[in-house]
Amino acid sequence: MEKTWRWFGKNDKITLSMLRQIGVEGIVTALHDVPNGEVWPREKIRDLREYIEGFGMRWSVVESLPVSESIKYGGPDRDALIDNYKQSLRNLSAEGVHTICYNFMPVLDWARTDLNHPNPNGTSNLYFSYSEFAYFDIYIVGREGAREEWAAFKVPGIDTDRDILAEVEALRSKMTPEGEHRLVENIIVKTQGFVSGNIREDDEHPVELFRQLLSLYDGITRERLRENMKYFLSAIMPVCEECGMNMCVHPDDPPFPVLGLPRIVTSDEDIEWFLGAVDNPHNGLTFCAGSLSAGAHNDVTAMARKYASRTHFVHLRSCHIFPNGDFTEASHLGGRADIVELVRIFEKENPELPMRVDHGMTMLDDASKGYNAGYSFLGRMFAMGQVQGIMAAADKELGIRYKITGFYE
Ligand code: DNO
Repeated sequence: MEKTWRWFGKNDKITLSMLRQIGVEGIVTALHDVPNGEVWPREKIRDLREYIEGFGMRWSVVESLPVSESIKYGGPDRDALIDNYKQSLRNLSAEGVHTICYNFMPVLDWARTDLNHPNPNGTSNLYFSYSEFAYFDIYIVGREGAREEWAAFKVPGIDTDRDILAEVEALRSKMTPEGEHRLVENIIVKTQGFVSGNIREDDEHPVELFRQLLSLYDGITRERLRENMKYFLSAIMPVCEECGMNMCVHPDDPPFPVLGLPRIVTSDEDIEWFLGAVDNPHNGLTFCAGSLSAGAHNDVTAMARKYASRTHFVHLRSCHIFPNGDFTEASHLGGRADIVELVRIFEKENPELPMRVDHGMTMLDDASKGYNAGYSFLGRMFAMGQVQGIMAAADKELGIRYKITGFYE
């Protein structure tokens, strides 16, 4: 696979010359300054592409070209927004960028409740607690019907008699204003703004804004969301064919419905559905082993085998699920996703497939640097080193020559 790295543009504290030193070949990035829904101008794309190429790398993947909420819920302006999307695709392709990662998650992109959860070795990682998330839903957002939904909630794929409402009440008895503020920051601010999400760090009333966004989806069922995804994909496919563009949807993270919103890229059945609904090789998947492994219902290795040929981009990370269903990021050599086997599968399928490691731990000096949540430098570099070793070993087994970048050979 091509070794890529998610880089947040010229203001990223992690520079391209740093990335060259650690074997990165391709960059995964976006025009983060273009407002959601507007056309990405060709000149801006060219400028960033040339900047990247100046460091001896290429712009391999766009993550993300965001799909506006209105396209997801089927608002009156969706056709105009789809036209803009098509124009951005044409402009990207004219500049030689042909792989687009996007997601179809309503309102909230990815979700975690704790961004610095301690690991036994003194590093920290991202963490998702069902009861903290339910507390946010019931007592901070105050969503109608939330209490009833959580009362009936079953952790996907896990047989536990967990009483989430009782846990929420226990949390409430010791909750402080700072604790509530931290949950808001973690769930809807710090994890969202930097991925071009709906809420930004400087929004003054994030919870109010969040409630308004949720209300856009009143009455939008799973079936409607599926129809809207099919509508969007069918509309853009002719442009993708014309300009050789590979679309790859990112699985929902975590892979189950949240906050009363449907989520439709969570499981084998969902993936089979959207690939079949628009059965075109340009309609593909970002195989995010981390998001899929956060759901105990997913057999990640079996899914990789099944969908390798429709995978255009790979995210390597792995989750550990605790007995009660809460999950955290595992080592890239452990957890539910068998990264050794995944590397074998994807190396065999296509040695050119772009791959990036995802969500590194925060280790050593990382904490003092203020990196985006999940996007540390040393933690991700550590994981990247592990994955490079796995790739070299897998390539040897497969009789492929492992490409070393940056050394005399
Ligand atoms: C979080 C990321 C997501 C992902 C988008 C793709 O760390 O995996 O924000 O980039 O969902 O559109």
